[in-house]
Amino acid sequence: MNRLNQGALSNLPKGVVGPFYDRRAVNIGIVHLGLGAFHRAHQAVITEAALEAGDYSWGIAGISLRSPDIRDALALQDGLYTVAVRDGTGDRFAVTGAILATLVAPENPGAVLDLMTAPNTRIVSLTVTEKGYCHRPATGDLDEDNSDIRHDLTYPEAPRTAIGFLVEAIARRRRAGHAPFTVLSCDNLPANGHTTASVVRRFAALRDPDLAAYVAENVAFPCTMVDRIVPATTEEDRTIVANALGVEDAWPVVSEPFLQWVIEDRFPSGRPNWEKGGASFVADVEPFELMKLRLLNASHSTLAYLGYLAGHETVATAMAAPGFAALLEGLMREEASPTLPPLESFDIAAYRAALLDRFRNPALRHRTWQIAMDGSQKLPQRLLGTIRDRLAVGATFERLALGIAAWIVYVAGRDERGQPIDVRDPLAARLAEATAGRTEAEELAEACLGFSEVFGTDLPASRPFRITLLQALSALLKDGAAATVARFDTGSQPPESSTGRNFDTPWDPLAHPRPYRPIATFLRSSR
Ligand code: CS2
Repeated sequence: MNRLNQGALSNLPKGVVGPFYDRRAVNIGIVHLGLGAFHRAHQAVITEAALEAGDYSWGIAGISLRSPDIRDALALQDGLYTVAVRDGTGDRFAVTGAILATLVAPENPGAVLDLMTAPNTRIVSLTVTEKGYCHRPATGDLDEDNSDIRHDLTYPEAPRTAIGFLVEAIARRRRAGHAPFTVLSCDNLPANGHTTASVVRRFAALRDPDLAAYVAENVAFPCTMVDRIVPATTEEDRTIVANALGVEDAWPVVSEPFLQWVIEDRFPSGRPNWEKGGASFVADVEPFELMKLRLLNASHSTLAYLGYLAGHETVATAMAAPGFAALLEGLMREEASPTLPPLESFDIAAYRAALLDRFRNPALRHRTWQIAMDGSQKLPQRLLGTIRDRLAVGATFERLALGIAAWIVYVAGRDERGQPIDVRDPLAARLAEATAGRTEAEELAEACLGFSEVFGTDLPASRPFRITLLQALSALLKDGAAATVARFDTGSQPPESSTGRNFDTPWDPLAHPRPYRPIATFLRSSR
């Protein structure tokens, strides 16, 4: 079978969307750090709609910070890849062309810095996952003991971290007299722009206080809320895509229909017309970010640990098991929602119902193990911040505590059948060591609460926190995850169960200008 590439575009089967603008005319305006599946199913697709609308200054150079795998796949395909949108009624396919160049940072950090320093580069965006910010999750401060950060301070010309690349490129642009780029974090962090600004400024200050002052005065870090569920691509997905396209795509991405991007409109050096792909620009993103982290991501993590322990491989199968939907519904409605700032004319009940629908998507096969990764970096903003807010007003949080308890059992490294768990987390080794040989709730909790980079010092010192956590952990150890979760089953449909419709963007979807070109049409029909 032939490979997907520019030449294959003219023969794509009817119904498959492709980039039919002149890709050769497009300049690179965005350097994106972290070329994973999420970026390719989210920002790149939305940028594609802007390119189709005719502004050719915003092509993307995608940088892998570690492995060459995706570059190896895309380089042979002229940067093209397929997005397969999946909702259980058959996939829809769009070949995407917004990524014009791919680089692997460790192979040639100098080339990456050159691209970041080029005058045409006006935005550097990031999807480097939580741990990529090299911060302490509990506080958001730069982790100055991180070995890669120490490396990047010693060898600024050959950085390893996104932070090292950003600061070195900003310094070089400044020397060359080029206006700085805008730094756009697209990761699931609270106030992601502020968090990025804070670690970048601290890193710059450790290099040179004058550079830090320059960053503070000249570089914009708008906040964004990103949302699309994008499971890891499987071999089966590759086969499905090849059969549909008639050509082989070595690295397609698969995603749900839902797509949302809320962006703070602060781009001193300009930006693409991302509205064409359905992005929303608002003055203050933080309420949206908080809502997404505390509802969607909190539910995801809770379901991932409990679901994995109960033997569920995917989110959808866990959702179908007794108690899971009711547990998440209660977690979102009773425990998390009251902690959220009000969002005017936003139907939060519909948003929660839509989340449950999205988790039920039977066709996605989103693995609990995938979501369970890097919990030490995720729990603070997904569950612990909400717990703090609940504690501050003397409110209960048994469901949130159950999520934390399940994480503790998970990172201790044995499932309920005694099988080892492949725990992926920057703290995995230390967590394994701290929990080794401990089987009682109290000693396991003690071992994990000692991780102040996750729990801070306030939560371990809180009596109500300890008591609630211990109750949840004891139940889990005694009865197992399936039975503990089943207790939340109300026997009837939860009050906010499926609306039976596919969810549109949560606020007025018709407010976006109507896109009219192929990918834009595809985006609209897949939302
Ligand atoms: C998930 C997210 O893997 C995870 O931790 O919770 O990647 C989630 O799928 C996205 O944030 C959805 O937008």
